[in-house]
Amino acid sequence: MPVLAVTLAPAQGESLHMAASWFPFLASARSGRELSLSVFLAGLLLFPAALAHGAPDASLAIKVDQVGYPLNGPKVALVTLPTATSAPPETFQVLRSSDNAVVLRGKLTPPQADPNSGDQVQAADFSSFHKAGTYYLRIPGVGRSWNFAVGKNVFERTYYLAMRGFYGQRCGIAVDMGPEFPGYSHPACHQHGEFHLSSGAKGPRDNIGGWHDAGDYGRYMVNSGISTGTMLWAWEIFGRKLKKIQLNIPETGNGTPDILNEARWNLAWMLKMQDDDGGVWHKQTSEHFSGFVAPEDDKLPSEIIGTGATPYKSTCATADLAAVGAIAARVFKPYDAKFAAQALEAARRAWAWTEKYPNVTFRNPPGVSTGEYGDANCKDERLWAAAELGRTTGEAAFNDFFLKNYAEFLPTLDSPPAESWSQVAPMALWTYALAHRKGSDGEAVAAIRQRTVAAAHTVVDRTRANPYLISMKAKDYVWGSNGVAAGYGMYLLIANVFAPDPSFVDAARDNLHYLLGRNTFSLSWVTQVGENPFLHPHHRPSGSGKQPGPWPGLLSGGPNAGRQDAVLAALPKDLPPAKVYADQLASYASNEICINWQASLVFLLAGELR
Ligand code: G3I
Ligand code: 9MR
Ligand code: ZN
Repeated sequence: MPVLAVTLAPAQGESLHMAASWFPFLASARSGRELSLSVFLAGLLLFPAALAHGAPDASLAIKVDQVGYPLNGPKVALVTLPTATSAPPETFQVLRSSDNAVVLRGKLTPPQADPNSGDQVQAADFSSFHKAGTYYLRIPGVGRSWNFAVGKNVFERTYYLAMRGFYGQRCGIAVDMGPEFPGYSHPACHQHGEFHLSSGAKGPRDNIGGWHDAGDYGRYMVNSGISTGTMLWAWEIFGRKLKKIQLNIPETGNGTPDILNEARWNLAWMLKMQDDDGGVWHKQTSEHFSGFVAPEDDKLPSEIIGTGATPYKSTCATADLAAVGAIAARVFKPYDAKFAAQALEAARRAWAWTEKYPNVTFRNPPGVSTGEYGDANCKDERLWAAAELGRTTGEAAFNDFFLKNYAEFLPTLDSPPAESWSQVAPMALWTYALAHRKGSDGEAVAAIRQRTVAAAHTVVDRTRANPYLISMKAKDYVWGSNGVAAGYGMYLLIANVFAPDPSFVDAARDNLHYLLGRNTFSLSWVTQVGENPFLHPHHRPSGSGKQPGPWPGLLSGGPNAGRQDAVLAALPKDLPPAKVYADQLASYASNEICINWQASLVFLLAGELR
């Protein structure tokens, strides 16, 4: 059984080590002790390999953000009882990792039942502690926690790694994660493409570039739209702090901020998906998913896939290009006016196409079984396009379209996070309210702001009342639920732009803490981040057997009560929604990585930069 050590590059001035077992295609493995504690690791009983963490022998009952806590913000760790009738511990200590000195003692809150996970949860609040360093918790009768940092800019490296995660998804170019992650590289992939029968065209069309969508090698316009849009928004909202962060990508040092360089890699591919008539093909994928091979070994033809009938392109894809092209036109203008103009021109042509074809929807044509990203209603995509084009150009036609159509989408703001790959109405509404345009309608702007801020207060209250301190409701544990958690964070950070309120920022960060280890599994859902990260993403490059472990910086989809894969379907029937997760390669419905939830993670982390 291969067991190998993966060294993480220094985080917050310390060196973290983890030992990772690696069994492509097979179940996860942890130490025997953790085994008994983790029902979610189904199938693992087959491979109870001994596994020594270089990290401490931490108790999974104690849940911390394995990255850390900002110096001056709230600092809360959680602990769960083995059974509802166990005697609850009463006290906790915070210890300095370097010399095990106790730096703080505190009292735990009484246990609180969490219906979404079935856990009894107690909180250890050490917010009064303000000294930078590396620490862990000890809870008498339970054990110790993973190490975590307390620091000023504690999430900067995680932001860097999450953005580098996008770089690792680059298609059509050789990728090398560099000396920080030796061995994580691949030669240029997917160098050839062609029109599929369903596209209305014939012959070769390479369209080299873009990001692989997820664990598969497809490139899908609709998901590219929300992901690239979210990344560009992170720049627009947090650019001042992002500007200085170099990502060590091939373009670094070219005078353009690296987050924009990375976004442009995908934008360039998106632009290539536009037909001469302005319409945009829905996706470029093989006809069926490839096996678990490295990118360069996937030799299935990469096909431009259309709707199979006139006009062949889809409205959601086309409107998404219009929206993202319009954002690109604004943000690239100071750095590359020519590219900005090209993006705007593409956006205008795309918009014009959607006026002609306002709702051509997409379903997989015969013989095609890759991701569908089928969306029955492209009206929200069109609203987003109009709003972004209006914000960029100030032209009355876009403003008029927006004002005629926005009101019916206002209620989407009442149920955060609302936004998803199929529902971009919140992006449309928010961009209108963020625009500060002279011709903007004051009533519309006020309604959007008020509803967002009101809903954000409700989310804050729910987050504070939730034993895990997260915004998630039972129904939020869907495919990509970690993206829902990040989406709540994004919602709160947008509300914070409209009406600055520290409680919005804290609650956004609470959802980030959940993703980074303060959850029922005591698992960091970002690969190679923290001392106990998940290990077996449904991710072909990671599962190809060519790399020593999972590619770094990638967010798992997370618990999914929909159970749309065989691994989840085999879990105990009565598992509460938050527990329906398996750190197994085969669990594409709970453990795939994907650019849309990765983008929401980047947005959240960008909001944390100091
Ligand atoms: O449409 C119903 C809706 O009516 C209902 O209320 C809701 C309840 O959960 O379910 C909705 O359908 C869900 C749909 O997403 C829309 O959200 C389906 O159950 C669910 O199976 C579907 O999941 C999508 C999945 O592909 C399967 O199509 C995920 O959102 C989407 O993120 C995922 O994307 C895949 C790509 O296809 C391929 N590449 C990887 C990527 C990530 O896994
Ligand atoms: O790998 C695929 C993943 O990207 C998709 O999200 C998922 C749902 O469409 O499908 C995965 O592919 C699986 C396919 O649907 C069924 N056979 C097994 C494939 C994964 O090994
Ligand atoms: Zn590729």
